[in-house]
Amino acid sequence: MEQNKAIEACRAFPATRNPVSCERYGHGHINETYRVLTAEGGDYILQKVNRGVFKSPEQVMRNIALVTEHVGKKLVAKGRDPLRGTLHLCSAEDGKPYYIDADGELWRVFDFVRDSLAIQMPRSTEEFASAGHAFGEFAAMLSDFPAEQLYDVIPQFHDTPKRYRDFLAAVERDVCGRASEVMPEIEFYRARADYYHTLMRAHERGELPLRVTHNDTKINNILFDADSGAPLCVIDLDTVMPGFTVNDFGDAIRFGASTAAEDEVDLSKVHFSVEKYKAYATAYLAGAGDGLVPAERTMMRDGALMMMLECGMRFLTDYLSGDTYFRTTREKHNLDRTRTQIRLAEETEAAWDQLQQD
Ligand code: ADP
Ligand code: GN1
Ligand code: MG
Repeated sequence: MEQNKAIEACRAFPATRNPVSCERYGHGHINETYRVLTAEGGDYILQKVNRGVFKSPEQVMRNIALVTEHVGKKLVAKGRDPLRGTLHLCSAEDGKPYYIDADGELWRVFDFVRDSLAIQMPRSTEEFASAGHAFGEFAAMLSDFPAEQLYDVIPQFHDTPKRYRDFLAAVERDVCGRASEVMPEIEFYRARADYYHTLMRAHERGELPLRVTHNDTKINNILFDADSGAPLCVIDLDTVMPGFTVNDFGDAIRFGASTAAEDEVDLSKVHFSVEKYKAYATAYLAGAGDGLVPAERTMMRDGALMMMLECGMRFLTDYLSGDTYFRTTREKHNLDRTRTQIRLAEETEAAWDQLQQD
């Protein structure tokens, strides 16, 4: 059924009109991704954009078209191959970079970046640091992008005080009757209520600027060269919007400076690695160049802690609300994710003084 819809969508794009295979691909929590091989020997990524999450998918597509064009030009200026350094959208029959099916679902096709692979967990500190360099460079390439041209596709995406209010509302509603079983986790987030304003207040004081940020800087949103292992391309551009650089830094840390997967059940395996944090921070700053203001350096550790707290409370909000947002494959999946984020946040708080950046 799902598969039939995907094949029908393939046929709406000249590039993928003759698919010989169309299989589910990747580990994303939001969109539906397929890898498509064609009779002509083409290799593509087909995605159905999640309409529950992205209320105006056409706006998402406009943002991606603008950002990939901008990054493509920067890559050419640096003498790098834009075909491997950024995403390329394929046009549908009608010339638009997407197709809307009879159910109103939006589908898009990207060239599969050749000889690339995504990794789910950094295999070494060096590999993680190389991702930091790539995300830093990505930020630098977007530093002169006119932010007002971008739609705010998910308003208040990393507004942590708002995420906290949503979380409290989900606790209050308790639609699945799950709150009583997660009281320690709920208390953990309540105990930190005063902290969630930290970045927004620094912004209001004029210390932390809004910039064009990626907003989903997990390591599996970078493609690496299959042969050399070097980072090639930043992908998953759905949430490129104005935001804080420290949150992009922090989201990468929350995912990649953990010693275990985001949904690890055995918490004894989950630790925050100060070594990985520092290596990533150094490489990120090198990639970003000299355009950052002081608070974007001194508040990097706040970005890390904030993303652990925010993401954990988003997972718990979804658990309490019946698992409607993040893709889950087992009953307590979102709760397991919450618990890893709590563990990381606790260890980050304990290591706080070692994370100071001047
Ligand atoms: P999600 O928003 O669901 O995380 P992504 O856009 O990150 O979706 O895509 C999911 C996975 O598909 C990626 O982690 C990567 O493995 C693969 N992928 C996406 N786009 C490409 C591409 N253009 N070339 C090669 N692989 C890709
Ligand atoms: C979602 O699709 P994916 O897995 O890259 C989410 C991020 C979360 C992440 C947690 C649009 O990203 O914000 O940090 O899951 N994306 C959206 O793994 O909500
Ligand atoms: Mg992704």
